[in-house]
Amino acid sequence: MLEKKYKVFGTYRRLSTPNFWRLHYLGVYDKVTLIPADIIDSRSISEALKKSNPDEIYHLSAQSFVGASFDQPLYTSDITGFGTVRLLEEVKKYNKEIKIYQASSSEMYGNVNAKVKNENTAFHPSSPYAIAKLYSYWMINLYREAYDIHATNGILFNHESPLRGLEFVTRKVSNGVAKISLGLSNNLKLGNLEAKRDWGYAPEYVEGMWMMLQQKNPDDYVLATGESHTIKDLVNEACMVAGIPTSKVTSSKENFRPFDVLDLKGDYSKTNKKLGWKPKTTFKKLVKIMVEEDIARWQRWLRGEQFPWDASTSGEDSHVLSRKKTK
Ligand code: GDR
Repeated sequence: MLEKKYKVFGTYRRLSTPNFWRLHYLGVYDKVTLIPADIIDSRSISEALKKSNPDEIYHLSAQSFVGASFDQPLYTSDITGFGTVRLLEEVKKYNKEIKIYQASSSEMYGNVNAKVKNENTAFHPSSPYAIAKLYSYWMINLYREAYDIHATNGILFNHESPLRGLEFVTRKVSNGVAKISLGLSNNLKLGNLEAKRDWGYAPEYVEGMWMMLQQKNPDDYVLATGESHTIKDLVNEACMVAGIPTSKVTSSKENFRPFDVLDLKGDYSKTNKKLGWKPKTTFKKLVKIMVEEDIARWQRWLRGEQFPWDASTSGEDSHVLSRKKTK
C-alpha cells in the first residue's frame, strides 16, 4: 500500500510489550500511522475511523489460529465473528462510501464433499474459527445488500511467508528444520501429516486483496493456487532444502485437532477472469523461501546479531537461548 502511495493507518491492540517486529522487519514502522483500537471495543473502532477517515479498510483482525479456537470458542466467536459486525456498524454510521475487505477463509468449506472449492461451493465449517468466519462472511453479504456498502469477501486459501506466526504449520516446519540443520534442536513434533492444504505466497494474495477493492462493485472472490499438498509433502520438501533426514520430523497425537479439515484445494478461475489475478510462486519455491530465510535468521542470531524477529524470543525456543548463554 505504501508503494502505491497510500497513506496507511494500522490499528493495534495495546499490550504491555508491543509486538511490531514485522513492521520493523519490513522497514515500514515509521511509515505508517498506528492507532490503538480493539475489535471488541466499538468505541475504539469509531475513534480509529475518525482519526484515519479511510477510503478503504482491510479488515484482517481475528483470532486466526484454528487449533486454539477449539479451546476458546467464545473468545473466537467474539473476535472473529462479532468483531466484523462491530466494524460494519461503525462504518455504516460514519461513512457508507468506505470500501471494506473482509478476510474470509477457505476453512469455511470444512470437509464439504467437493474436489475444488470456489465461490459457488457450499460451506460446511468444521471448527469454531470457521463458524465465526462464516458468520462474518454472511454479515458482509448482508451489509452489502441491505445498506449498499462496498463490502467484499476475499476467500483466501492458506497464504504463507517468512512473516507467518510460529504456530502455523508452514512456519513451524521452516523454523524447526532450520534449527535442526544448525544443531540447535534434535527433532520436530507435528500433528496430522495427512491433511492437505493449498498453500500460496502471501504477498501475491495481498495484491489480490487490493485488486478486489478497486472494483466498481463488491463481490466474493477466491484466492488459491489450485494445487494441494499434504503436510508430509511439506516436511519432505523442507527437509530437502535444509539438508536433514525426514526422520527428524514426527507426528504426535497431542498436536492433533479434535476435528481437522482434510483437503482444501481452491478454484480461482472467477478471480482470474474478473481481476486478472493469478498465483506465481510454486509450492517448492515457497518452501525454499521460508526455510532459507529461517536458516539465515538463526545464522545471524548465532553470530550475535540483533534484528527484529520472533523465534529467538518465543517460549518454545527458550531452551536454545539458555544453551547459548551457557556456551
Ligand atoms: P490452517 O493452518 O488451520 O489451515 O489455517 P495451520 O497451518 O495451522 O494448519 C494446516 C494443517 O496442518 C496440520 N498440522 C499442523 N498445524 C499446526 N498449526 N501445527 C502442527 O504441528 C501441525 N501438524 C499438522 C493441521 O492439522 C492442519 O490440517 C490457516 C490460518 O491462517 C487461518 O487463519 C486461515 O483462515 C486459513 O489458513 C486459510
